[in-house]
Amino acid sequence: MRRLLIVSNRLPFTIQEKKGDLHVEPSVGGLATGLKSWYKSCTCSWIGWAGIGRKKIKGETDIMARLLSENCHPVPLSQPDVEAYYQGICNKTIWPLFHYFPFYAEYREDFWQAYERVNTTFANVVAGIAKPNDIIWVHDYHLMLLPKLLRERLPKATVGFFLHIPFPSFEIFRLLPWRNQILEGLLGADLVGFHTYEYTGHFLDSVHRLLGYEVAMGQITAADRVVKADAFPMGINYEQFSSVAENPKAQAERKRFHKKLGDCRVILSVDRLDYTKGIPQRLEAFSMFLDRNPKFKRKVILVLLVVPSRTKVERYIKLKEQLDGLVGEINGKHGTIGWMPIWYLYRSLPFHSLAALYSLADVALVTPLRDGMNLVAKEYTATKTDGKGVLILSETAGAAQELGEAIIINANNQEEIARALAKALEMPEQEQIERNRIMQKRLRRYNVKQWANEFIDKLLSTKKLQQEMTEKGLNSEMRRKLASDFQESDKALLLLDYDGTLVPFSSKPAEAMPGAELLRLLEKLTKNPRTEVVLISGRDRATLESWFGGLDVGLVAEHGVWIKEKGGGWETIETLRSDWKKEVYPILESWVDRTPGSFIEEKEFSLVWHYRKANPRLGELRARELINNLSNVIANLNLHMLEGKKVVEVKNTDINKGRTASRWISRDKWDFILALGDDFTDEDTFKVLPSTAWSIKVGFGNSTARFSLSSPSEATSLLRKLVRGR
Ligand code: ADQ
Repeated sequence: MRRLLIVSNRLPFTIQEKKGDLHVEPSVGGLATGLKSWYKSCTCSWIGWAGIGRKKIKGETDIMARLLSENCHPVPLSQPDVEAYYQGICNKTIWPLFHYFPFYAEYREDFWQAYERVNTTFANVVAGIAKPNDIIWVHDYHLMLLPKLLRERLPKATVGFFLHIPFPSFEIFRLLPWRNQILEGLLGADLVGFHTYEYTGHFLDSVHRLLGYEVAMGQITAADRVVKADAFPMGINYEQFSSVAENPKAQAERKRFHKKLGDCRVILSVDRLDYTKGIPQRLEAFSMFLDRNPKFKRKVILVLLVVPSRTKVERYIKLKEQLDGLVGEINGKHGTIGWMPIWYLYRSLPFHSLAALYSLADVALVTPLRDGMNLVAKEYTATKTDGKGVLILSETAGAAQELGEAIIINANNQEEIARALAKALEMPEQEQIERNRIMQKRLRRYNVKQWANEFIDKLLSTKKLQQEMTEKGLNSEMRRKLASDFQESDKALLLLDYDGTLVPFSSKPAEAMPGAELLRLLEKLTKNPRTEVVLISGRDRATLESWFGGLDVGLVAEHGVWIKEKGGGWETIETLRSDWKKEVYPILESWVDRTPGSFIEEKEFSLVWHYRKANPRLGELRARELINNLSNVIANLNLHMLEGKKVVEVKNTDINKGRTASRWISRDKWDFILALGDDFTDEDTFKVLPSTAWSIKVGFGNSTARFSLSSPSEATSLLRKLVRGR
């Protein structure tokens, strides 16, 4: 069984100093509590900071032994680094920015340097522990540079990354001075996971816009490999929460609470202390609810459970003061002798107490302003085994995407929260049960185990895909064989695509003109009487003529609509019509209007909608819509659609590069055929080649070609090798 190394800022255990002695305590927070149960069930080691300065644990052999017995490896961090890294860039820059609080974010170079230093320390520790077959799973925003640093140290390692907080939209993310370094850091992983599809989309958008990498269907073609990004909504340990009714400790605790709360209905609020959780706004909404619904006075209690968090950060200290004040104010305003509307607990609770509160609460009020996921909402729902209880959930928590049967609210709308509270307290039991059963079914199936397993499965399948791509890669031995086959041949045919194969893509088709060096290379190839070179392109004939008309090559324009033999003139193989354009053109125009950055290219017998410069997600979406829309229109017009890289092309049926390639192939007795192409349209060429031909895809991705090369520059260097040898 392969070993898993989990790497996160904090270990699931924290070393705490109490009266001069060090103690090992379980860590709080979503990641630690969520992953711990799964971690125990597999062969894992956990690498992270133990919550205390390097100097203090030096020589503490008992403490170290205790951590190691739990398979935990502490990363030593100095106190100043912890301050600038954890309390600094993590809590004062990345956390607020990624949670859409840009005005709270501080951009300081010393913070950034500490971030680089700490990520490097982590990389060194992990590299020292990792064995070749290990799976390394890095967690969260504290360690976004780590995947790249690991890739540099362990080039072949299997590395996954999961972000537990939201990935913000491009407009927010771009504010970060070190945005490109963060993206490059993450792309050191093979798989980057997020809680929701939206966060994944934001990340892909930023990768495409800031780094310029190709992004399609969750796959990023980075400089030298493909990386996948996908959504994996984190689940909980469902069994643990749903079996609370059979947990004697939790039941005893529930009875104790019940006695104290009397007949009051219970509204529960549970969070770490954080401004993203919207606790003050929630309290104000509760106060408004009491104002509007006096009949609930003395009938409800809000249990406000707040876990201390980031207690050394100024903003959190202030938030605590604000909460203390608000609770006092509301209790003072609405309370009576014998009834206190808010019960305020500022501490961490053991599992059985928390579970008891979940199980007795009539309503859970979960209203974060922004939350990557929010496990509290899931834990509460899982505990409701009799199906009774109402969840009020903010739409800006990742969990809202899965828990649509909750009462979904906008956390900034206090009126709406107040109304939701009244609705929840008056909801018929049958409706509560119906809503909860649907959510429970989902949470039971997609629990934390399933979440982690799916992430790891996808990570391994990404690795496999990368391996297949490398195996197809034309290695130096095969390159030599190809060159020697070419040299020994009497009749060689080279079928070469142009855009994306001999030159990289550029955002405007007219800008991809061949340079002098490429033209010289093609000319040298054609100088040999035993070689025939054919450029098979999707471009229009006027462009091909102006670029390559002076060379002694065969030319194929518009994927085979037009053909020009060596030394001959342009001709069409079939009688083609173009009167259909007047029907299709206006449709494409309306897509241009609705998709900024896209444009139409008109060729003699085809129309092309390009969306390379459009927002990638919008482009993909519009392309799908266009294809659906056009399929009805073109059905009777003897036309068909071709999807290339960021293009949708409409042309006459039966025209494709393969038909033209066959024509050339059948013309002579070639003893060497080489075909180079990069996209979907070149697959038609690859398919008609004899099995002995050298078919090579330029770039990554599925292909029927026998081999692959990573870039146009590799393709031209292969051609240069042929010129040199002949
Ligand atoms: P957190 O911001 O910590 O996590 P959350 O997902 O709600 O938020 O997890 C809190 C965890 O702490 C829960 O498992 C809960 O049971 C526990 N907890 C809360 N109050 C407690 C108390 N008083 N005593 C003991 N335990 C308590 C981050 C992101 C979230 C994301 C998680 C997981 O901010 O959006 O859901 O990671 O990815």
